[in-house]
Amino acid sequence: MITFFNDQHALHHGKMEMFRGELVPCFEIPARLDHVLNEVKARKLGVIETPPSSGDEAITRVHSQRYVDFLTGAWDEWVALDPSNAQRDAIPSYWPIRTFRSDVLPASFPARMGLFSYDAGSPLTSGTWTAARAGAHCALGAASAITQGQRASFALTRPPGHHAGADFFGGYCFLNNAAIAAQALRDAGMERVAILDIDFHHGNGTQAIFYDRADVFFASVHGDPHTEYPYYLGYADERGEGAGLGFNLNLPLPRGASFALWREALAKALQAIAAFKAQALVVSLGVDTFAGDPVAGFGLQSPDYFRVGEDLAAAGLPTAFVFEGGYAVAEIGVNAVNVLEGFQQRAG
Ligand code: SP5
Ligand code: ZN
Repeated sequence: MITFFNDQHALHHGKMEMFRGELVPCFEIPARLDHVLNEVKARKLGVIETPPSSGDEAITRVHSQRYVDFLTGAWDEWVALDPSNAQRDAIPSYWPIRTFRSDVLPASFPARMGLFSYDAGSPLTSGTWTAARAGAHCALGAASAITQGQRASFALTRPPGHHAGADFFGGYCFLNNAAIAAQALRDAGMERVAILDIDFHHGNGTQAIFYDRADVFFASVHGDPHTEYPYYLGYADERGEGAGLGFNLNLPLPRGASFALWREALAKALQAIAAFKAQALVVSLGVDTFAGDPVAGFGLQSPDYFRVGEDLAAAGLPTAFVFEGGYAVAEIGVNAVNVLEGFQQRAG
């Protein structure tokens, strides 16, 4: 399995995130990918490639031009507000909630940052755009490997992507790598693409991007949003709208869910994807389902991730894995590569 990786990910390096009234050290840190990359190498998963960060055309197939323009210039605008901002990350503190306008772009940078975001836990840093863009190009590399006939590929990316919508960031995510990969598969001629999101958190951004479409099926197994981030989306009654009605499947599980319960939900998601007759699968691979994760709350153990990979391989689809969350930093390499190795062994 080819891994697509760009060391520019480390240019996104948030220091602190807002959590219940105080700034706490970021969970989503560059060291995460060191652990996964080391494990990919140690277990000889396959070659590692760095795709060039070429144009933004495939990114704007998913994200609005005004959002991409915002991200492109955001750090310079932040520093232009006050030169000493160069020492601090940018975190939004105003949001246009219901009854406010979001069609008008304020000249004020902090106001615009709030327009394009939904939480205060996702600091924007000097290299965020470069890192996010490089990650999106890794996801495009993984999609392109699939269209060239590979059985599977792995985009080893951060910042993660599945919370980012067409025109907003949040949940540590800026560009929706899985959505960009899925759209690239569509644009390469695959008629039905499924996205299966197995991060602990609901992939609200991915769901929103494809909610009214019948050509991209979205299924997600995640912590019940009544109690878990992102709280405001991910409920079981969200089935899609318009042409997309019936093409969105949410399988929320209670905090503390065991692997046995989780695996039943995975089977339901895979059955729905088979019924959809997907031609390719994009997996939003978060490993914050791990029992030791400091941010999340499921009970998966490291060996369980082999079974996850085997179940995914049994679906028989060309599969692009896109890395998402996972914050038990020392264990995420083993857990992520267990999925990929389980997949390879079952896929043969
Ligand atoms: C991609 C991804 O997994 N994003 C997750 C974003 C979750 N943001 C909220 C995290 C809340 C942090 N909880 C800290 C618990 C301290 N004990
Ligand atoms: Zn997550």
